[in-house]
Amino acid sequence: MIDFAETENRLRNVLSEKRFRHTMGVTYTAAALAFAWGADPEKARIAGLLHDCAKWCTNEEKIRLCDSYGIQLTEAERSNPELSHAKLGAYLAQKDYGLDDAELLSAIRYHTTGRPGMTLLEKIIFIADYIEPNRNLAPNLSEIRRLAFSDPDRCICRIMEDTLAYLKEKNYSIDQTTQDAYDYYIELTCRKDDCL
Ligand code: DGI
Ligand code: FE
Ligand code: FE
Repeated sequence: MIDFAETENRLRNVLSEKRFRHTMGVTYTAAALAFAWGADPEKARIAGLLHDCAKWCTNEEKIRLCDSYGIQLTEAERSNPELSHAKLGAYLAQKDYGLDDAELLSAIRYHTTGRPGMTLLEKIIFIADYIEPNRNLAPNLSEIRRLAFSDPDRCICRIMEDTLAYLKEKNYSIDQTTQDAYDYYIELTCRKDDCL
């Protein structure tokens, strides 16, 4: 596993101050969620540390890097290049930071869109990214933060609902993986409620 302190220092030098503060918020929130759900806290905080490692460059540069590394991008990622930082981040976490654990790389890859049937670690990073204490703009945060520690699937469902509503309101294109994840978690949570 990589050296946490050394990686933290490297990221402090390349990310903006705000992005670095968010990154550290995700590391400790991910560790706390790992305590609550019986996941490996060391793995959770390392995935959290590197989840936004591709955020140092401009959108044009992200697309250029993805193309030069042969990273396949979807239509939605090309029309909204910010989205590509998840796939590019997983690539750079391995190539530049030496992270070699497939489970953690996948948590980085899917932290923005989510995906159907996420692993525990993927859920932890997806949720920690949304609820860490420096995030204050999203609606329903206190309910979502409570659900994060009591009912993770319902928590993901609420995040997905709010994210999709936001994207539709702004007329942003919706990535197929985001849509598939939304459909999956709505169905899953509904089934638990016996509402089908
Ligand atoms: O990188 P962060 O800002 O910490 O957070 P993130 O990686 O979760 O990215 C958040 C943004 O990604 C948020 O504004 C919603 C957006 N997003 C998620 N799914 C989609 C999407 N944007 C578009 N256009 N399409 C999607 O499917
Ligand atoms: Fe991100
Ligand atoms: Fe993030």
